Amino acid sequence: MLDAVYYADLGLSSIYDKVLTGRRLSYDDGLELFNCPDITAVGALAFHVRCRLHADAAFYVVNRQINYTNICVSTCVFCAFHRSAASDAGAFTLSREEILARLRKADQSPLRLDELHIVGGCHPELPLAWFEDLLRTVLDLNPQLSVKAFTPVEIAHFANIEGVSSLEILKRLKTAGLVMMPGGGAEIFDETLRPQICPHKADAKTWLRISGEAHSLGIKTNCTMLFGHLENFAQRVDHLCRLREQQDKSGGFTCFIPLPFLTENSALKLPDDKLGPQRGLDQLRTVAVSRLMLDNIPHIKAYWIMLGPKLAQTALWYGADDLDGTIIEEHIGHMAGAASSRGLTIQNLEAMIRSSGFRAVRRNAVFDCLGPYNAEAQP
Ligand code: V47
Repeated sequence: MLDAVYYADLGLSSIYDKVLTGRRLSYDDGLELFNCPDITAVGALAFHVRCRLHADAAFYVVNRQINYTNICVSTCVFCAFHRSAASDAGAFTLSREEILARLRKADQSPLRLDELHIVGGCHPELPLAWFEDLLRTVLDLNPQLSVKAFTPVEIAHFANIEGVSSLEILKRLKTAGLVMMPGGGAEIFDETLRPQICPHKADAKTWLRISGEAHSLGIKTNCTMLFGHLENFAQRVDHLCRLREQQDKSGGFTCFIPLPFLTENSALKLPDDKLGPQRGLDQLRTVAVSRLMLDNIPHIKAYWIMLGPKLAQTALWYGADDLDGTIIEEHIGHMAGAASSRGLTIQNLEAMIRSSGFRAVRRNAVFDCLGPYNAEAQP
């Protein structure tokens, strides 16, 4: 499939050579890949890299998401999840007891969770002590759980509320048991566009700085990009390059998740040329270009909640190596109109992976393999 003449005909000889010899792609290479009309050729290069890293493995995690509140001071234009005040229709804040009850219900034989993914809005009042207490209680219930919680945006918010540095917040949460942070809130870094879609959110520099601080403490984190809204290809490539640069410095990004913008219930309205069935191919292409550009981030996630299970399976052939997990309950995507189911079973996930031609590998939040898997090559 990787025929040099074919890539030469597409004008991609230099990119082809770099990918096959494991050399870094440039910003311009990223743009060329986004503009190449032959998406299968782009996907085949990404598939080559994905197999070099993970062979035929495709990862999944037995997890549960907890969205503790949707009350949020950030009020991002694109977000259908947030509410401004407790009195708004659909606003919720879970009590500690409600969270524990959900965890207890999920975390029972035969399921046994390996990851708890906790994320919420930037609530105006909840103090850091509430979150420290939550982490400790959760880990008392199941000390084996790997807890992935709080995006860099939430950390910046906790620091504002407490009047201390983000590093101090991270240290306290680490002491309370935090091992991993999800990658949300990165959205799109570009300084002209970010203020249009999330004017009150932590800015790009803050998001990257806090990720680096987490890495310096040994807390692994993920990273994301929200795409398919107002951004252009150049802004996507810029976003990927900034993540790659941060990773060169701090090294703790484990997985990148390209998040396709879901439009339903969003106040952000798109022009007609940004809507329609062509979005599926754009999503696959974005997975592929991400795999090719992010040469220092080990995993690319095809998040089935946002992509839908069919496209997530296909994305395994376009550079992705992970499907996220059982999830059980999710609000951010579903309030934005995600048509996917609320959760999947282990059997669903394994069948999705096997029927796509890959070997299913169960993992925890930090991508430790929980089974007989030995990748020959990991970056
Ligand atoms: O930061 C919000 C995005 C993110 C919409 O780290 C939307 O393993 C699409 O980051 N359409 C939160 N996306 C979800 C997230 C995540 C999910 C799963 C796994 C991990 C991980 C991280 O969802 C937000 C924002 O970028 N989002 N609204 C929307 N309408």
